[in-house]
Amino acid sequence: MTNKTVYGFALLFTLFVWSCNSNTNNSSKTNNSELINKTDTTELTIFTTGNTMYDMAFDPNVVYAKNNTIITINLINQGIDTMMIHNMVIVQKGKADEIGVKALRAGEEKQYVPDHPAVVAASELLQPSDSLQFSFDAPPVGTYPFICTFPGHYLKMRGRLVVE
Ligand SMILES: [Cu+2]
Repeated sequence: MTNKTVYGFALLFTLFVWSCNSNTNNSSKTNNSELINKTDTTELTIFTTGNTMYDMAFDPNVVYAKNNTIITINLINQGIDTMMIHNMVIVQKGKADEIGVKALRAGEEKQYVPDHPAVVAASELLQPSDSLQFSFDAPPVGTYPFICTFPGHYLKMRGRLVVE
């Protein structure tokens, strides 16, 4: 091999390595941007208000979240009556009543959250005058009903999460 050929090979090899590297860089850039999107959060604060079976409610009862984010909900229970134990269960469209009924059968040991594919996300039970925070991946763009599944509450305590 002449020096020129060796130089030629070296150059080709360098170009080859460079092009491989640039491919790797491109793919890692894609991964990074996906990672960045997933760490974007939508933070929401929702109060549970009222002290009787007649006036208990979510406030606000319509909330908006950004697609492709992690939704963090601060749930603050303003109720002080001992029956004002609440949770927040987000479900697929049209499934609020079905999950509300199935929650009773799930019972207290399941925190009144049934194992069901229509459950998008659920908080733990929240005692009167207490607060909690829970997070979940935003579901695809759409409208998702949410309810409190503590016995006797789901017909009154309802709202909508709009992912846009
Ligand atoms: Cu409730």
